[in-house]
Amino acid sequence: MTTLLRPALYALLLAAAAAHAGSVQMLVTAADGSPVADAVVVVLPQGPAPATAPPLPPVAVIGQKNIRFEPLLTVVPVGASVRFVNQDRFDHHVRSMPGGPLGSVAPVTEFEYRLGPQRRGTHTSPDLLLDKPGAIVVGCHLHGSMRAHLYVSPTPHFAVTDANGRAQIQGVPEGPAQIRVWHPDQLVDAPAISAQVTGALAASTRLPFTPRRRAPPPPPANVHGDYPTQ
Ligand SMILES: [Cu+2]
Repeated sequence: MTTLLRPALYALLLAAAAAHAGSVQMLVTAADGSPVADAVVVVLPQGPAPATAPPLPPVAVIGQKNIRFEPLLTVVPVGASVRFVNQDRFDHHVRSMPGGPLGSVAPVTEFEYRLGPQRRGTHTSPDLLLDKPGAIVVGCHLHGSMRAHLYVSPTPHFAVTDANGRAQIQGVPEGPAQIRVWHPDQLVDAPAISAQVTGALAASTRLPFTPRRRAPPPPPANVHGDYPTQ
């Protein structure tokens, strides 16, 4: 009897949980109407926080390869960690930099590491705990053109828009919520959007600017022991 009851009860509990979880699909467009990729969409439920927080993702790894950061954008929930790994055959550096208009906004977490050439034992940073939500511009003191963006989401309910400007976030608690959209090219925060999450919510927003186009990754550099500085 018990063995028969347990799976049935489990299915019931799952159904009950699903009844209280919705989804948010967000379309992000630019000032010129084109879809915006690489926009971070964050849902902040306004109800009480769940008793148990979802598990944190594994440490995010940001590489340095051919004098570029890979990937250019990394998004993690608050409480997660990140690690920097130099995959080039020469030294890099990695540091948090101010963002916003004229570099007036301090990074939410400050750090600075010198990373040696690949596989020398000094090419990996310690794991860096990101315990404050917000944005961090990442640069390299040795190569001024190197830039990456880290966004620490205040909630686990986030996604990044694809090439069609769409982001899909599943498992959002139903009820009132605020939706925030952040893009690496923005200078000031856009106002939050108030929403009521029930079932599958579809929403859209237009940014007050048009992000600049990013150059495709260059072909791998042909480095023979020289040490590029730019
Ligand atoms: Cu560098």
